[in-house]
Formats: sequence, C-alpha cells, structure tokens
Amino acid sequence: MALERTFAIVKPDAVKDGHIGEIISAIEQSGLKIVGLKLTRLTPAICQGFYHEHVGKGFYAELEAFMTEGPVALMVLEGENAILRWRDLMGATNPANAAEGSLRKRFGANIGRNATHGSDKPESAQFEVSYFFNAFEQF
Ligand code: DGI
Repeated sequence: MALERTFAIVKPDAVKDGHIGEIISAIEQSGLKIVGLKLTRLTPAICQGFYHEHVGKGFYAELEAFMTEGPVALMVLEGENAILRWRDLMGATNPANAAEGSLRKRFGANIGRNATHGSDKPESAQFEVSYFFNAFEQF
C-alpha cells in the first residue's frame, strides 16, 4: 500500500492535562511519522467548518464549546495505512468503549471530552489536512 496521510488533533482536554508529549511519543513509537505540527486555538467559525458534518446535531453546541475552550495541537501523520493505524491508536470515540492502552482510554473522560481526533476515511483526511495545513507546512 502507498503512503497515506491523516489528520490528528490533541484536543483541549489533553493539552490542558499535559498529555501532548505522551501522545506524540505514542505516535512516534507506532512508526507513524509527524509531517505537520502546530499549536493553535479554534474559533467557533473554524470549528463549524471543520465539523460541518455535525453542525445541527444535538451534541454540536457541546462539541464546539469544548473544542474552542483552549489550545489544540494539530498534526499531519504519514505512514502506510495511516488513517486506520491512527484510529487504532486512539481507540473508540467513547473512552468507555476504547481498548485498554488506547489514547482515548488513557486520556479521555467521556464521549464529549475524548482527548484526540483522527480522520475516519481518505476523503475526510484530505479535507481535514488541507483545512489546517498549507503545502509549506507539510514535510
Ligand atoms: O470520528 P470520531 O471523533 O471518533 O467520532 P464522530 O465523528 O462520530 O464525532 C466527532 C466528535 O463529536 C467526537 O469525537 C466527540 C463528539 N461526539 C460524538 N458523539 C457525541 C459527541 N459529543 C457528545 N457530547 N455527545 C455525543 O453523543
């Protein structure tokens, strides 16, 4: 399989709790390569554009309040099968259902505050990477 890129967020809860380093370590130890990296804070408008599929859902207001409450670390990850590998490292959306040792199990509190984001399919990865990183910010 060819190299694939995916998009990752260390969400505000995990940044605030001081877990950026452990999450980056888990990524590097898994063999995925970090080819883009920045710290920023999402605005409501940027969050709406990013989570356009969820705008209008019952949980969206809570999701936006959470995602804009503090800084986030954004990353582009590269490797063979990177999308699925990063989803595996994160674990299930709801930390209660996430595998032992996965990042959401280790650092997530509940389905709303679940520590990390990862693209779910190639089309989302392409959209999400280019939403936050221009060509000069990817290596
Ligand atoms: O791709 P995922 O992040 O694993 O999951 P998703 O695309 O279904 O949902 C995106 C994010 O929205 C998820 O990481 C957390 C939040 N979310 C999803 N379902 C709920 C939710 N937040 C709350 N508060 N309640 C939900 O039911």
